[in-house]
This record gives sequence, C-alpha cells and structure tokens, in this order.
Amino acid sequence: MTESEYKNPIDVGIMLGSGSDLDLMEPARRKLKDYEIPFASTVASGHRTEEKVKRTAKEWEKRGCKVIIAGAGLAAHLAGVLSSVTTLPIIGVPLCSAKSTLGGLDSLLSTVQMPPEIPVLTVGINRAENAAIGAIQILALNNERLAQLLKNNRRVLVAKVDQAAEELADKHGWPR
Ligand code: RP5
Repeated sequence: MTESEYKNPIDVGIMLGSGSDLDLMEPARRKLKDYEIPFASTVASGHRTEEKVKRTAKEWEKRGCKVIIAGAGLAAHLAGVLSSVTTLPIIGVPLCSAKSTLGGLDSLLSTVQMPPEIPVLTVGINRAENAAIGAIQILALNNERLAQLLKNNRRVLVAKVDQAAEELADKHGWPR
C-alpha cells in the first residue's frame, strides 16, 4: 500500500457510469455523508473506459474499501464489469436516465441478470438511497455505531407510519 492510499482509507466506493448520472446518484452520496462513512467516488464507464473501471476497483481495494456502489443507465454493465474484477460486494443501481426509452427496465435487466457466481446485488430503478443503506448494513455487521444508527432510523420510519395512520382518522375522517 502506498503512503497516500494508507492516508486515504475508505469503506465505500461510488462509481457513476456517466456525469449525466449525477443527479440520480446524489441520494447515495447524501446518505453515506449522513452516516459519516468515508467514501471515494468517480465516473467510469463499463463500455467507454473499462480499463479505468478495473484500475479504480483495484485502487479502492487497497484503500480498504468494503463495498462498491455502481449506478448506470441504458445497457448498464458497469456493476457487472466491477463484479468481474473484484470479490468485494457490488451493489448495482439501475438508472432510468434521460436517454432511456424503456423506463429503466433496460438498466434493471442489464444489472441484475448476472451469470452464476458473479453477482450484482441490485436495488430498484433509481434507488440510489437504498444502495447506500445496503452498503451501510454490510458495514454495520462489524460496526456498532452504524448498527445503532440503522436501528434508530427504523424507529423513525415506524413513527412516520403510525403518524400517518393517526392522520387518516383524525385529519381525513377515515373510519378506524
Ligand atoms: C450509461 O449511459 C450511463 O450510465 C448513462 O446513464 C447513459 C448515458 O450516458 P451519457 O451518454 O449521458 O454519457 O452508460
């Protein structure tokens, strides 16, 4: 490990297939930041710059990366290419990019339908936030701080559903 790699350890890497994917992938960045996860990010294309995809995966491994999130649209092979070059868990985010004429189904199938033993853990179309939560869940297996934060967040989600149930009756007049 070089000195700079040692000085810049990361737990997660986020790879975008194009600069045009930035807005759709922003929720992943925000969620990792909220949970104070050290992460690196870059744009690299499984079709246009496959050497960079491979090189970056190897660099991130050396920096201690434990899981990689990859978001891409159209014929979205980025996550699959990553999975072919590293045994780190790869979480794929199929994107419905502006250029998609198939509503993101193209990306979903391209990301999820991997051959045996080279998996991509795939979240829903445009569900970058879930990819980040999934990555945090993996890290939380060995991190009590993160495990506790995830549990706290679940409590908030439960409270929101309970509040909506109350409002259904009290605010909107639906029968209990
Ligand atoms: C995919 O093609 C990218 O992930 C993006 O969603 C889509 C369009 O890419 P650009 O032509 O905008 O670079 O590879």
